[in-house]
Amino acid sequence: MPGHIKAFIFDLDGVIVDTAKYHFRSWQRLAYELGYTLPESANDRLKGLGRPESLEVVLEYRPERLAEIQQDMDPVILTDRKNDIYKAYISGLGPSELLPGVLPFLHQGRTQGLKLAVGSGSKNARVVIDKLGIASLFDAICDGTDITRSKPDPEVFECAAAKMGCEPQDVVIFEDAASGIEAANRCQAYSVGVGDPTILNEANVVINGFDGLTVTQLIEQLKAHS
Ligand code: B16
Ligand code: MG
Repeated sequence: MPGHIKAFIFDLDGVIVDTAKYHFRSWQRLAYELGYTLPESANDRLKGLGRPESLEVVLEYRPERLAEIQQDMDPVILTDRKNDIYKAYISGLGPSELLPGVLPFLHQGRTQGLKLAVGSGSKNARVVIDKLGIASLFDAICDGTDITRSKPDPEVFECAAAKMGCEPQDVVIFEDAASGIEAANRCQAYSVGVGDPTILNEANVVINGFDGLTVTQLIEQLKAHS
């Protein structure tokens, strides 16, 4: 490999910016309002999933007696409520919540002639990217408004690759969610897990973050794997 790598696709929440915690806190708040506690252990299951898919997971933790009483609740009302809570969390978001080392890594990628894209399942992605002031760094952005199928379906990454004029096989995808790594592998891109290797064990390479990482080092790690 990776002489033919033409582009990088970055997941947004949990890879570029520390918003994954706000998604989870919002689901925890919704569960609290419904009368139960969503355990921390649900967090890794929720990362990367779209709203309806996330709601299904969140409601799995509901005690049976509540599920019976609440069975007629409209899922859209629940996901809208979660989104209102999330929007309040991100209202003050700014560049200080970019994850360490991401910005220099993006600049290096551009300097080395790679195309860069965001591939996020979030319908809030563009608002977040604007608040971070990084839109101009990307050649393409595909988000939850461009797709009909949530990760682990590869639709969002295929969309981002196509917008850059690349084949997924020529792309490296950075993801913090097991569902996102599965999506990357399904479209035969190179997958880089950002976070816990025990959760991201299907990734080609796992890094603990971008701080101090160079593009050259990353390509070397992918070469060693292949
Ligand atoms: P929204 P990513 C995903 O974003 C999040 O990981 C996931 O927690 C969230 O439910 C999903 O977006 C939908 O987000 O409710 O804002 O449309 O990780 O793919 O950037
Ligand atoms: Mg993510």
